[in-house]
Amino acid sequence: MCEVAPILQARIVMLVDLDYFYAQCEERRNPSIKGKPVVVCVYSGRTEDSGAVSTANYVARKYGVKSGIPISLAKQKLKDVDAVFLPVDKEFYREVSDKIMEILRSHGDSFEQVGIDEAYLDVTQRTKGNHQEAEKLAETIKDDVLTRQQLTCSIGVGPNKLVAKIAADIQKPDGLTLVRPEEVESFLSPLPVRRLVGVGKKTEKKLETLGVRTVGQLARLDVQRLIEVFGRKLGTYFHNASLGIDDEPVQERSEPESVSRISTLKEDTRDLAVILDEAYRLCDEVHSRLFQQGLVYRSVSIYVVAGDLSVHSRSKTFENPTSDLETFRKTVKELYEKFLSESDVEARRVGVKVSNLTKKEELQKQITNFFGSSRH
Ligand code: DCP
Ligand code: MG
Ligand code: MG
Repeated sequence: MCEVAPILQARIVMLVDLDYFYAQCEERRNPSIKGKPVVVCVYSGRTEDSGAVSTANYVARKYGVKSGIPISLAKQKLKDVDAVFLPVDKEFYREVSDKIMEILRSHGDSFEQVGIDEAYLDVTQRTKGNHQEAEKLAETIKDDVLTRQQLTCSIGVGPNKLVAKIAADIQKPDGLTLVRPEEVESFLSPLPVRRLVGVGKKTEKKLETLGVRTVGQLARLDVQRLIEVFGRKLGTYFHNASLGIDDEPVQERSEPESVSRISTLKEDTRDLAVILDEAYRLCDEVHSRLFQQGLVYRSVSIYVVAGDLSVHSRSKTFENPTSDLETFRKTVKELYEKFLSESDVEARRVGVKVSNLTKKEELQKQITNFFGSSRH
């Protein structure tokens, strides 16, 4: 009888990245700026124009405006154009991001958010490892995000995270790039080494001295030579990366310390019914997230952001953890009532948060251990 080697199941992994994210959020909030160059800025406050560009829409990019350049330079590049410069509103982008991540999470067998605007999905099981199915699913995800949150994204599909990430960047905005396992080599080899995660300016320079500019040239370089120059760990990584080899699983980052949602009201108000209407919706979202991750909570907080951007909060901590939605809603109601009776602030944004989180299974283990040991 011959030994059968275990066959590693080929995976299908996606990277979804939202297009010109902060600027697209601003366009969604104020559609009249669409079509103009939109530049979102972090103003440092020293002088009127000091600070850096956070991101810009694709109209502004045509003028050479991009993330990281000084605001003054962006203004110079756009000086004869009717351009829009806006300050970052991270809280608003976070709100939009949270909603989109919830949509994305529902489309993957596993899910891993890696920044405010991107996430990996492993879709091997739900597509039965079929690339055509994966392409259809990617289209569905793009439609879903667009219909429910009015934002476009670009998706890369590949056999692992490394290839998916590079593929997502190839066609932007509103792109979809699929790389089958047999296409990995021809896909990667003409690309500049800078496209590989972990290759920055310094590494690029070093590789250039070795006569390496493209991923293909890197792949042909002797791995021992790479190890001599970069050390074992990095050298091996670069070698594998150039061949499109990457076994990193798609997995949710470690458990969150808290889960929260915040939302902007249509107008500033002190009306409990209006506040609760929104707050309960947020409770549902938080609860569904807890449910998906099998988490229970012990503390509930509410937030109010006033018109002057001051932030107010109230919290309550229970003796025992719970996952109950009714308890959550009831506590949120009590806390808002308390807040309104103690303060005369009008709410512009309202938020809810649960913290002191534990995994449900952990809790069950603790209970079993407790009762198990107390019987002896
Ligand atoms: N960002 C930032 N400063 C940077 C890079 C990014 O503040 N130097 C913020 C603004 C971006 C967001 O992070 O909107 C997401 O970063 P991306 O690299 O995904 O860039 P964009 O989404 O803006 O554009 P793209 O369409 O290229 O994804
Ligand atoms: Mg993006
Ligand atoms: Mg991104």
